[in-house]
Amino acid sequence: MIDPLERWRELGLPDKPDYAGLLTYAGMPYTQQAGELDGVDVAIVGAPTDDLVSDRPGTRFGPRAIRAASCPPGPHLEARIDAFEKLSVVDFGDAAVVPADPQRTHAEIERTVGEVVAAGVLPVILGGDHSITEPNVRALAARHGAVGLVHLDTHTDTGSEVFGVEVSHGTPMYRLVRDGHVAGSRYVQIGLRGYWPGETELSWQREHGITSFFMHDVRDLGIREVVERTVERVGAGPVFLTVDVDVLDPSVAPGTGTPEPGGMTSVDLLWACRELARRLDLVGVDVVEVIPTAVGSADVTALVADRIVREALTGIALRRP
Ligand SMILES: [Mn+2]
Repeated sequence: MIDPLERWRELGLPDKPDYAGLLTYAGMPYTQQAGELDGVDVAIVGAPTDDLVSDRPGTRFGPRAIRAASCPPGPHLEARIDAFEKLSVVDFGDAAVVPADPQRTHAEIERTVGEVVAAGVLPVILGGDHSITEPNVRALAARHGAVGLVHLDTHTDTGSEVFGVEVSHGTPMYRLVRDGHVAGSRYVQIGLRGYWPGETELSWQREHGITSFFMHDVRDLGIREVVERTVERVGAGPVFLTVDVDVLDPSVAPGTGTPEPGGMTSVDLLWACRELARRLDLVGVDVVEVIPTAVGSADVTALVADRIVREALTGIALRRP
């Protein structure tokens, strides 16, 4: 285990500056050894791949940018808890992605997330395009059986193909439900809008008992009611939380592959992530589709992605006795 803060601690300081030292998530200790996950609560895993996008590429730079945007730990002012004090969090590094070989890349993501899951540790995966949710959830379903899914996104990602391609960032949810890794009755989508998919996909969703809250539902019901109904629908049992940053309005998070105007505010999204993590039995989280404009803490989309992880960790910490 490597502690990036070690040299600063030797000076009697509690933190290192954000811009210095080994780049790990929130300056957390770094390891690639599954044997060192004993007693760890949460492991951050990077999945820097964007070979399967249908539009703008660049999410391969997401994990580094989110790590760079992540500030040192501290107490959450509203929740009055420091998730990094309450939870043992490590950075487990990146899965060994192979450029232009999405099949091997997915196998490596599933293997790396699987190591975390086998150690009884909750994985938080930083994408990468949304296709990574398939290996992420497969690794979890291998241990838990079919899981519930809360999916914040502009798009349903339930196509059986996109441009005739079956493994794409537009198809992971179709494949996960089809293959029995996600229970349709415990699957809730939040924030849908725009011009895709069509009636074929939507009627397939209805057949599988999938619940959809469109962006107009978020507007009309309010985020509190939408979260309340989501918690009710998903119920008890293992749940995966997947957040595509394009659920946010592009004015908030312009750095993403398929932006769609008319989206959520970060105020609503961040609260929802914390509340869902506090109330549901989360077994894993991913944040995807971040295309940073620059690898540094000034990138607004990477910054909001970091805070999505923070809020989820805060909720998980609040759930622990
Ligand atoms: Mn998506």
